Amino acid sequence: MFGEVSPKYKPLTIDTIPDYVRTRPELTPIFRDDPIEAVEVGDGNLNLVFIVTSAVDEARTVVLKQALPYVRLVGDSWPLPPDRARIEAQALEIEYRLCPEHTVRMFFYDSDMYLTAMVNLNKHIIMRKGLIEGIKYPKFAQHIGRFLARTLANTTDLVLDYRTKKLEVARFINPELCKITEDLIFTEPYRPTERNLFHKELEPQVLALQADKALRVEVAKMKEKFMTQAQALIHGDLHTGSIMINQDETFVIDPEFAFFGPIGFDVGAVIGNLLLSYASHEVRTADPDKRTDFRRYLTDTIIELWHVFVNEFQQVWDQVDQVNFPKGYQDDYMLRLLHDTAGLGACKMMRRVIGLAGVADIRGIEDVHERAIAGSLALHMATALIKQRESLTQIEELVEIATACKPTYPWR
Ligand code: SR1
Ligand code: MG
Repeated sequence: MFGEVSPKYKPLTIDTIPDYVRTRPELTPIFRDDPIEAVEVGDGNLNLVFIVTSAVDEARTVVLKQALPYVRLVGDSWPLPPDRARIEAQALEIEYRLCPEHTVRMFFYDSDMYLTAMVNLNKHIIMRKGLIEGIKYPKFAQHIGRFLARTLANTTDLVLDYRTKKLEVARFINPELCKITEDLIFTEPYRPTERNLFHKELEPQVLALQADKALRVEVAKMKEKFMTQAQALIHGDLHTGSIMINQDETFVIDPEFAFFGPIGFDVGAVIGNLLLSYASHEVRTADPDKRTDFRRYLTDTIIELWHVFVNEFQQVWDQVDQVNFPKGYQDDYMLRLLHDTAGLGACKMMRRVIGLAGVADIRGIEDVHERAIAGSLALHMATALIKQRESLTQIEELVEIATACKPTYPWR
């Protein structure tokens, strides 16, 4: 159905990993002849993830990530080509070349096993978990702004020559993973479907939003943009669960959804997820001063990361042909990126509240009424950003629009 799967492919288990590791010469310098232990830690929606460690020296460790031939979240009733692991490995190579300080380092890609071996970032945590706990990461804005600008600006037609760009677009054709995004982000939240997963307390707001024709027109425009604008090599799933972080370092992982798409989809994913955190702390942080303080950190981060992104992007503008790409065009390009960031990021917020794959920031709130308050706020923020995105002239206005919203649950 999706093309050939390698006849040598076999999903690994914690019992078969030691033998597999011995077949890979790239891992010999790490594990030597040590006995090996493995645990499966994958809590994402798609793949197997193993932490593999020497039984005699825990500093000798790697992560093995293997694609399953179906969506793990749902089971084998939803087949998915494991070849997405190749896309991820190709994207990691490029991201590492363009921004090594913020991309997880790969040891090898095994095309028979659809498996990537990479550094075990065991001094870092998934950013989403930190944000849920109210931990601030003061260097994140600098780090992610730089990652976004370097990986995105340098894979546009502004930098790649005409032939390389088209060949790269072909090498990153990723139809099945893009289809997941098209369905789960741009289609299903706006209609009744069995896969949507919002709880009944939010139903009045979801039904109103699904009946909002003006909103659906704007979402359709963004879906078209996602499907047709091969602007740059985007990560394609750059939420705070795809970021490993501590107080000093930030690493992006998991680019299996990568393809040539609109830049605003990646920048918007980061900002949209920071805004989901903002919405979640409506109920997660009871103390008003602490809540205001953490939210100020989130909004300052959004503003700073955008400015870092724009400043870093300027290095590419400084090198382009100023006749073909005059200053006025450059300004218009960056303004369009701001509008796309707001709209596409907001679509990503909507799906995390309404659709199949939620985020722990909101879905993890135990009390259903509190969860509805946070969800309601996130939906209002996203709706406002989608509808008002083209009025934006600067990032501060994006923050103002989002933070002016209030939850409307409980309904009156
Ligand atoms: C069925 S896959 C659901 C989601 O998981 C991934 O992380 C992507 O965000 C995708 O949309
Ligand atoms: Mg992922």
